[in-house]
Amino acid sequence: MDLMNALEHAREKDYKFSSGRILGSMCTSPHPIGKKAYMKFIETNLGDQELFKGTKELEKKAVGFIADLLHAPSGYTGIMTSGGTESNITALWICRELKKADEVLIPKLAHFSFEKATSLLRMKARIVEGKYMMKARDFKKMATEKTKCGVAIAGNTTFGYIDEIEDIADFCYDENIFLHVDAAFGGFVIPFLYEIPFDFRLKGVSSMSIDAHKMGVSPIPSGFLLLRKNWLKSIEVRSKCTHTKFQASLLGTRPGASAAASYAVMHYLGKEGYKKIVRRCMNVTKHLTKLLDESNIKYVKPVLNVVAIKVRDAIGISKKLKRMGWMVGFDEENGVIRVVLMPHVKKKFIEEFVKDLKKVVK
Ligand code: 0PR
Repeated sequence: MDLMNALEHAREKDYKFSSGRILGSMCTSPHPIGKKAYMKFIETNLGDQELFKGTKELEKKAVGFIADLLHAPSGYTGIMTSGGTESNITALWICRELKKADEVLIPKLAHFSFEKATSLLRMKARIVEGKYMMKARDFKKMATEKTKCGVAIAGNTTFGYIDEIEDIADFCYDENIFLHVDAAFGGFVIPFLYEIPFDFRLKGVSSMSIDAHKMGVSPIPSGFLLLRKNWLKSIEVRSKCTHTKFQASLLGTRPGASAAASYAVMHYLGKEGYKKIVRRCMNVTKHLTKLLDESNIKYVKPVLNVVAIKVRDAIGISKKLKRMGWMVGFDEENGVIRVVLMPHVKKKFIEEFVKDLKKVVK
């Protein structure tokens, strides 16, 4: 079949997670249970919930798992999204509607989705400096009478570091600032590693992003936005001609397959299953830092399964590594290449990688 050959041919050009060569992605091959569930629900649309009541129930259950993981209080609401970008945009949209906020405090190391959000929403981004993460005192210093909205990150994109959320949340609670915590990456790691509160246990946290298509090992697109209260109402519109009256989401048609798959993976793995995955990823992370130490290559001490390796020319080094078949992330502004020790990254790949890295950094 020509068409199938053409598909095969296209797919052959892709990198595969199973090759072990993808070291710079925060995504991974989804759990087999997720793939199965995804196929079963492939035609479902959460944008028209009257048609797909069963799928809607699965979305609710998946949101419930996340709410429990992040200690959401009773009265919370949540929605599945296409990922961190949509969750972050929606959070600021809600904040803008609720608080009439026209500016937002954003950490220097925030993901670029906040640039999209502030551009779309015409909000002024006031950047809070921070080397590896945002300190509470810097956030407080930047806040003024006008500040009604702030962002903190639990697991930033470049370093995997966690902002001083506890103190920042206290301050936001006292000052009546809406605080959105971006745990797109860290949400499925931190609860299984540390006791630190970074979530709704802090009463100053208003909303959170967390992605199942990152460390939640679910198929793309699978993100979640959780809100302390029923604030989705603030972005609700009349959804004429669907079988429902209102819609409160950025997207219209939304993949029910993602809800089914995320629910299936979460239900199958449970917190214990995720704990094992995180433990394994942290073991590989330690293996990498040990090899880097032995090779005298400098890196930023990791707190999650993200290792930022200090190099002189991040773009040049990543290009050389690409020629050797390795795909790493790079952040030239911070002078690092980034390795994310996702579940598909095994120790043996890391050993081969460090051998090649030594050749290009010397
Ligand atoms: N918030 C944080 C902290 C993130 O790291 C990311 C993505 C987002 C939000 C946005 O999430 P979505 O991309 O799901 O909308 N961070 C990854 C990164 O930039 C995204 C990524 C994933 C990049 C896979 C490459 C890749 O192969 O590193």
